[in-house]
Amino acid sequence: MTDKAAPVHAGIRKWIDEVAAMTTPDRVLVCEGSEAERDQLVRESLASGELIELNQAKLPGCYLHRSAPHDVARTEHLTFVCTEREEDAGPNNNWMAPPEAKAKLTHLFTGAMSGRTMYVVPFLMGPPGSRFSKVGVEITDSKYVVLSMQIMTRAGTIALDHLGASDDFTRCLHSIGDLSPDRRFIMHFPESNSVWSIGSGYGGNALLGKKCLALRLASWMAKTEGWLAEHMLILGLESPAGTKHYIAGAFPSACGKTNLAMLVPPASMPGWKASTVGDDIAWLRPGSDGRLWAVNPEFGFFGVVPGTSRRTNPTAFDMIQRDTIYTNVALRSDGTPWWEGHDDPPPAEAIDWQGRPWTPKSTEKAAHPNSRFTTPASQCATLSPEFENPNGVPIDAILFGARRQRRVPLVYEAWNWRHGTFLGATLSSETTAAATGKVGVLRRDPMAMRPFCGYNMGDYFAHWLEVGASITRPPLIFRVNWFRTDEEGRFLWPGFGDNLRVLKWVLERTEGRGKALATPIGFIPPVEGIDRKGLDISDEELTALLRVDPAEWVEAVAGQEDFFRMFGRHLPQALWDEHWNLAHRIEEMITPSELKGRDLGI
Ligand code: SAT
Ligand code: MN
Repeated sequence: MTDKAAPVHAGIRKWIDEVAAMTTPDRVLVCEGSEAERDQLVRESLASGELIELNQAKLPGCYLHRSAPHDVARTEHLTFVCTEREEDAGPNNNWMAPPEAKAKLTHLFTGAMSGRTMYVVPFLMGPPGSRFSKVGVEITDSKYVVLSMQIMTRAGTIALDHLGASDDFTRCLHSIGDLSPDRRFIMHFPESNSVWSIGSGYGGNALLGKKCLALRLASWMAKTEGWLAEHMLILGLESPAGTKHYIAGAFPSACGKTNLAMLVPPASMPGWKASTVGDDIAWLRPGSDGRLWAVNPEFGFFGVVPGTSRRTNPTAFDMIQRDTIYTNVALRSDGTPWWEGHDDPPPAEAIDWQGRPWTPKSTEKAAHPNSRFTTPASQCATLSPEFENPNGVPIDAILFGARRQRRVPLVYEAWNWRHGTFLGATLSSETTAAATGKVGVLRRDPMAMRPFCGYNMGDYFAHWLEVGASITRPPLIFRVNWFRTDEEGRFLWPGFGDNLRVLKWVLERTEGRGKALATPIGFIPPVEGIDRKGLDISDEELTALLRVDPAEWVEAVAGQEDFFRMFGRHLPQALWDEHWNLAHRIEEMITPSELKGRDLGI
């Protein structure tokens, strides 16, 4: 770490001086990203209580962080996109005029770092040397944020080297402020490539490289530069015959992206190999070969802890046994963490995520449902050798997935890119604990980007269509749903490693093989199209998983119409056409007597 006097990039120096004048820190430290610097920060965090040491014999380099009890997830209602014209932010974003936002936040940032150290963290999103990578600099007064950024991004000198003399970097200003939700704002300024965030120390609110830069601002850049910044995992699959494919998948937060990215093929599917390129964000660019190429801009994983076990995700479980920061999990008396869904049974007593005594009789959960691990990607045993490839990996299929108990089949395929864009645009999911608010409520989440699209979503859909038109070999697009339940609310599909059975069909389709049946909503596999060797699922159960019930879809189509109307003239006509085509196909499928019954209100 160098103090303020050390030489640093002129543009960064100027910005440091401006921020320091406003926030008045006691000292300014520029991070270089070394191990010694990390060790020093850990020591100081242990002394201040920002980190708690876990059992170092069992979990070397692992620490626990407890966030403030009302600062445990992204706060979407306090997240703004501040563009000159409100229309550019769109109805999908909270909007404030930039001068108003700056004035409001200047007030909150003034003197905010008095008595604190101001850390300057240069970071690189994407592989070094790649012309697709982006540089950001985060100024923060939180050691936890610095330590997390050092895991989640390529931080320090490596970023400055990539930047060189260029002034093209994202200015990310963060202070924990007083951690009050009343004085918490996450403000994005795409037109000046900057983010100001105050009042939260948690996840996507505070690690500004992630959702703020790599999705909200990057989606804006991608629109102008002709590519896509998406909330997608990237998974490599190799068939027993040795054929390699890459799949990208958009799922809302806490819907199993990390588990899918680290998929373990079931024992009954020998010869299949899976590799992990990314678990949360994909930057997709048209290549000169007419394909779409994906890079994971991140350098670590910020995954949901509850439910992570040797059974559900052995790769993740193993990778979090060292050099990991746990946030908001429970602590056992031997200094190891515990959470709901752990392989070990509930401990007789523990300390819960808020530091209070907990026993299995407690009514509250021991770990917060959105508790997280922060782990370097390098610790993932299935990390793809292509992870650092500056050109990324070619994508054969895109999945849109969400949490839907009813209506949506296990898998179906879009007719083409335009219809696939429509499938993404009409994605909706039952909410999870990843954002504040009620859990389990159905909400529209197009492309799983509703909280992360940095501009008007109508324009974003149009951009998807443009990108599709600019490539000659577009990936096939599929909708998947691992979460369909029966009448009793039990999941019909085992999920996890068995998802490979669905992906196998997906890959067969990308290879021009694999049978499919046309339904009003898209192609579904015939029952025999899903490999069930070693899986105890009957024909009836699979039929139920793949069922398309036109009566259920009538309702869905009506809801889509209201949603599309929100975007007014920004919604591309092509999506309206897809909408009316779907409505028409569904209507055709419904028998006259059914229609009559509904018309009569019976
Ligand atoms: O946005 S976070 O980084 O806090 C996690 C998520 O919601 O995906
Ligand atoms: Mn995410």
